[in-house]
Amino acid sequence: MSETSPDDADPLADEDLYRVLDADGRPLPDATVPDLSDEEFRAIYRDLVTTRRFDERAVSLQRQGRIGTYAPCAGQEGSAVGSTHALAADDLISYQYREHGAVVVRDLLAEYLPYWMGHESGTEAIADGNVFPLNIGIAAHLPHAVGAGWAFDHRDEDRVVACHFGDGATSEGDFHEAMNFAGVFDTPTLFCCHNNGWAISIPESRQTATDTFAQKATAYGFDGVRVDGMDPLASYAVTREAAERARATGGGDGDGSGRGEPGGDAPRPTLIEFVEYRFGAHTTADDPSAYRDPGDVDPWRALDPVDRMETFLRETGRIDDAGVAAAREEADEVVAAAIDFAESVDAGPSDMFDHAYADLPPEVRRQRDELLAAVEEHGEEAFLREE
Ligand SMILES: Cc1ncc(C[n+]2csc(CCOP(=O)(O)OP(=O)(O)O)c2C)c(N)n1
Ligand SMILES: [Mg+2]
Repeated sequence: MSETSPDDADPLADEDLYRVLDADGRPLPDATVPDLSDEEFRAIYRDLVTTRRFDERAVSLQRQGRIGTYAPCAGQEGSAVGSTHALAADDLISYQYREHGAVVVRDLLAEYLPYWMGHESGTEAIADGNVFPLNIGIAAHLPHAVGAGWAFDHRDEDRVVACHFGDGATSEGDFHEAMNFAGVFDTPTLFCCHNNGWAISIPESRQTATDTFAQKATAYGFDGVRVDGMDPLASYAVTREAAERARATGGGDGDGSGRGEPGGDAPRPTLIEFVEYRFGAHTTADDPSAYRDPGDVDPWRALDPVDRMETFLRETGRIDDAGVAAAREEADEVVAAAIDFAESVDAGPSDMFDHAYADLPPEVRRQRDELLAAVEEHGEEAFLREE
């Protein structure tokens, strides 16, 4: 932030990006507020509150040893929740590992949480809600997401794919291959790049020499847009527009004929750069004080997406104290129920062998059989760590 910034509390004040709400949550003078019903605005707020609550409890569960490593999303809820509200229920979501808000919007929290406890059943269940399993191998899901969109195109299905990834993912070859393919074959793909300023300890300035991540789309022949990702309504609006562009003719030609003809209405992909900030650690295994000053986070907290949405709703008469209290209470209940469900999942020792291969290779099969024989001989108790 420059010292001459007109608004010291707002680190994005000088940036050229799409915004609906100002730093406090009031519509900007020239902004177009999305045309949503009161109920839809409140649903966005409810999902933001639930995502924040889930995040707080997940970090706490990890500290208690009740889940494994977890990637906190506080600060980034606005983009995941806002963008998912702009999709149809049968649009596909493919994500990295921090966009928990997308899963909350799809009402899949209970099914999803077991993943973070080490159970594959979680990722299996969310597929039924049109959410691909999360992907930790950075950018490896991008070509798959493009392929899924291409398949929709071939089948004349009017569906798009929102593919989420981080700023760090843009340095992987998979990102460039996926972007190129999408541009050439007009796949209905929304490349949702979450620029949270960091890839673990690597700052944005060491990730790319371009001014923005959005401008990378130019090299692949389609549009890139930059949006305040901590503004849920701006995130909604740009995603909505990108989804419409991806649907275009309601399906696509699927014939691999290349770019849309000049003046034509072929579906087009879009790269959306959500500019935002990660308030907490990269994961529960990370200590951000090793690479950034804790004070760096403060200006970004002034853009808290949950607070801004609440202010918007209050000041436009769409929610009052009782409504806010009810949303928080509901969030507590939804998250508590998800935790109860996840902790009731029963896992067997052979589960870890079940999902990586359709047919186990001989060496892995041998390892599984050896483990099962040992469990049989000594009993499961012998393999459990004493707490
Ligand atoms: C292919 C690959 N390389 C390295 C890693 C280790 N790694 C895990 S998260 C991460 C940073 C990713 O940063 P970004 O894409 O910006 O996402 P963020 O964590 O900021 O949400 C890295 C390098 C990995 N998971 N996969
Ligand atoms: Mg990042």
